Amino acid sequence: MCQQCRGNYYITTPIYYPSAKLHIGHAYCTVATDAMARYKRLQGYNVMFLTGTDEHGQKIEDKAKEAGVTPKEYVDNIVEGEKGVRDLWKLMNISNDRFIRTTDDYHVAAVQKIFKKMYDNGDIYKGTYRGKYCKPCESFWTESQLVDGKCPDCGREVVDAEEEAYFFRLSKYASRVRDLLVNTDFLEPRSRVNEMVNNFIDPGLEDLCVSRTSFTWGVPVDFDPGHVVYVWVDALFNYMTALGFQNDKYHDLEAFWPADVHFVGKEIVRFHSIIWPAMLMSLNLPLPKKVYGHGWLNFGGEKMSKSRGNVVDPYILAEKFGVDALRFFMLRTFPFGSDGNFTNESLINTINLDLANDLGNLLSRTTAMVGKYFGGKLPAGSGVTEAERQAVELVQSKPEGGYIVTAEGPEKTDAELVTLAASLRDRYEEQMERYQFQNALEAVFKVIRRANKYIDENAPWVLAKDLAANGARLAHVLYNLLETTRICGVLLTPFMPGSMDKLFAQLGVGDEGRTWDSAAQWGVLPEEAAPVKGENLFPRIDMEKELAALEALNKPAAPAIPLAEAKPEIAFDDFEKLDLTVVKVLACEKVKKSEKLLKFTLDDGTGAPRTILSGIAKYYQPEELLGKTLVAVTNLAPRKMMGQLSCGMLLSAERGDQLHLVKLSDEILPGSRLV
Ligand code: ME8
Repeated sequence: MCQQCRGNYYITTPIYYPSAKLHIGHAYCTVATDAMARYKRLQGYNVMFLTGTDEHGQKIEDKAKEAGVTPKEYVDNIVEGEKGVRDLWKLMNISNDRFIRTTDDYHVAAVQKIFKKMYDNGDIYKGTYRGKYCKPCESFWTESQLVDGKCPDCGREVVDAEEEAYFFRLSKYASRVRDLLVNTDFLEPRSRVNEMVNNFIDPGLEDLCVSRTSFTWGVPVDFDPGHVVYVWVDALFNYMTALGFQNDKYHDLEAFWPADVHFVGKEIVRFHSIIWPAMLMSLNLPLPKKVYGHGWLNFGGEKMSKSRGNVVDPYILAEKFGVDALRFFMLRTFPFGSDGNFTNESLINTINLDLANDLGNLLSRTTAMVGKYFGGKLPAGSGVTEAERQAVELVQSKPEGGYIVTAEGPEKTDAELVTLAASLRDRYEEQMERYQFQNALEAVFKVIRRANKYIDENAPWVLAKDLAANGARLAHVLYNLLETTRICGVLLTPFMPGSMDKLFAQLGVGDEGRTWDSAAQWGVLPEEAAPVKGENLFPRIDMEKELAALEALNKPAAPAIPLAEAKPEIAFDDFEKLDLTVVKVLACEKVKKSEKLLKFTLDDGTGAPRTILSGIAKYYQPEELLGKTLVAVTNLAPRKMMGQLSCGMLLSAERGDQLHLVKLSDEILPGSRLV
């Protein structure tokens, strides 16, 4: 630990699956971790911030096969290639101290040793695995854990799996883990504790299958060839191997383990709060101090993901709006522990209101006025007054508030602004310590809004009309504004590091005015402050124009239809042979064991329900089609599919990989004919 520092601090993000390019949802957790790491560095901690990639498992093996490359080539491209994981973190200005890839040799060798240790101590044993496996999530489930027969995490189909396998005695640690969750602050927010206890621990923790033989892309179990270590065991230990646990690549374990906090998305809290501590208990290792399960960034009400086709590209958004605006938006808008709905409107709104209107205006008005009224440099004597010094002392000695401004007139506005700004750091710190980024930022913006109001209250343009009489007052008003902006700038630095460098350059503030200590001091700026008005840090965005531009980008360009695909001309009589009937959906369900088919029970106006099977399960959830009025070809010869008879065909509009059922107004009665 260094001499002046407050201690060591270790924070991690989950390590990402390089199974597809990352989207803005992935960036959410990493940006939050980055803000926290920068905040801790600002406070004077010696920070270790780890991120990386989780590169083994069947999903990667399958994807590589599909792409015709080796798994290592496949992950190398997504991790190191253009616009890959590393590039994205560079773009987002992520300040990680270390980056681990689970394919790194030192990690692989360490995982083998760790697995062997748990085998030797009797917590890993050999058995037969029978159960369900969700490929996309790389998760094993027991029958009782499935929801409607599907993976409880992602809702997708699971497959039967049976093979010789090693098991970890998770059941042995159930009561210790339960105690950890219920009786300590190990897992936050608290709501996640109830979820874990009620859904997983209390129904009975079964031993966990920790090796596979049906594929090879994983860490080999060195004492039993053919087995590879379950990808989650491999992945979770990254947090320790990256510090040097069971390897000689690094030597930071003593300084940084146990971790101060693991930030993880809510769907992987189970692995971090049950399996991870149980394995550490098995090895008699200290447990991390905290796991924080953040919410998801949703898009249009659903979790953003590549497979759901609604990916928001961080490169496009960062290029359009700036990296800092994007970082700021994510942490300013959504409470970290809950889900949030990402919309382009709210992104632009936040930029326009907080950054352009409030912060940007405060900076540009203030620096411009110093230029205009004082030739760019405030006169001597513009700084802190004795009354303000006393007010600051008083407010800082009352951390719980309770400070009452007694001054009158302009001095009242001074005292209000100065005390609010000088006590901001405490309010901010309280929220940051609880990972409540939204609240910490709201505290800062409350001060920024107060400063803008202070400009209106003191009307510098009126004071400037008679500089001989009001010059000193005007200079003092501007000094207070610059000093307030400085304090806010220090506290915004973890969120928008690049923009705050520019802000401080404009304020003319050097390193001494950017420290954690200086954020709780009033009067750090020299009296003869000489700010320079520079570029507009956060230009206003034309909402309508940008929304339209984004909309156009989000729509995949439909491929042109080659003429050759048009069908030959037909006679009118041929067209007349079709019975096109209006039908209403009475029931709709997925066909068992089929990934494509939905089974519809339809009212076709005859009084007898009609069954049609349609291969559109990829495009619709059955529930969303209930009660809809559609069009069917009702005189097609019946066809058997998956053992069931389908009587007709539903009309849909298709282009490229887009498909929409033809829907009609509900006013049209079932049985009506299309002519
Ligand atoms: O889970 N909103 O990797 P991953 C918020 N390899 N967070 C999101 C998100 C969204 N829309 N989409 C993804 C893994 N995430 C494992 C971790 S750790 C030992 C192994 C978050 O690439 C997700 O919740 O699927 C998770 O925390 C992280 O991105 C990585 O997801």
